[in-house]
Amino acid sequence: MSPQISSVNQTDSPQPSIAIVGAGAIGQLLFHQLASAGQAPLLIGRQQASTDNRPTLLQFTDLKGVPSTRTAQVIIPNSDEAQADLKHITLLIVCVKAYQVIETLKPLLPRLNRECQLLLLHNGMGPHLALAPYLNGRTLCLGTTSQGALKQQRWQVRQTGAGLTQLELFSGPKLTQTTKTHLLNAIPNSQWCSDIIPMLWQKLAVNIAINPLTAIYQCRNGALAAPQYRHTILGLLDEVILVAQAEQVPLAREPLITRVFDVIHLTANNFSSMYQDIAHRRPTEIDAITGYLIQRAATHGIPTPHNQAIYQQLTTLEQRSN
Ligand code: KPL
Repeated sequence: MSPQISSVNQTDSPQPSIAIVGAGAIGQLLFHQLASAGQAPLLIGRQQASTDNRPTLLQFTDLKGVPSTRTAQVIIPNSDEAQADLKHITLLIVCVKAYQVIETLKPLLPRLNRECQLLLLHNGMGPHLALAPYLNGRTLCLGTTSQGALKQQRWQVRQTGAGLTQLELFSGPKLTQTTKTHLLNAIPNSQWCSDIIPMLWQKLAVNIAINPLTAIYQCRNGALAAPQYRHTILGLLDEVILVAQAEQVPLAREPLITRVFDVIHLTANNFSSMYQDIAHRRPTEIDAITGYLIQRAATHGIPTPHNQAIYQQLTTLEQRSN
């Protein structure tokens, strides 16, 4: 079945009440896109942030360089005032880093309505499996986006690239048509897919090939087009293809290599998220990216020497920078 492109008509059913947890670059980009489409998404803030629980001014610069501002209600999840807002949410978009998904959702889930549906949007794979025991029958959707955004200050984000956003139901009851419609109409170039897992593997392959290398060699994505990196990139990708195949996800080699080098060219000026995490002395998503591949490979008895070497180098760098 071919994916459904974002041109669905609005329906008459009540508007979904959407909230976003994880107000990083992508979380704030989605906030602006949903708000421009007529939604009033809530932002769920961190416990310790002193600016939370009151209207906050968010600044945004779009791809044409046009600036705009919007006010968001940022709520602290376990404050008394937040209770009614949290119970009202029908769709929670989770934009935290992969390693924060469980620690963010475990305390939050009991405060949400039983019918509240979840959508995970992060780099890497793995948290959706770890989350299963906490869902209590709730809907879980998975997504991947190649939209680019840069957080310039706490509440200031600039969109740096257009891109495809792919979404699909993973488990639990289907999303209502109205919720789907609102998401697809708000996020440019978004699709409802019939099988998200191969899409997540393709994005995983892109992140495996680009993110750790840019962090290790301290370079922009575009530098990886140089011939000296080709052998390593192909070695990493060949291992991804073998493991994906063992997971019943066929990835065709040539299109995958083309996709990775297309991303390198299209995002040539960007510093990858892992480069930025290392530069800002933050934990990286290496465990949900290269680490996930190595872990899945181990269950199939597949050797992954290229990815093991990169994992080792990156984790050593991470420990040194923290
Ligand atoms: O997803 C990315 C990231 O930086 O995490 C890429 C696609 C590599 C773009 O920078």
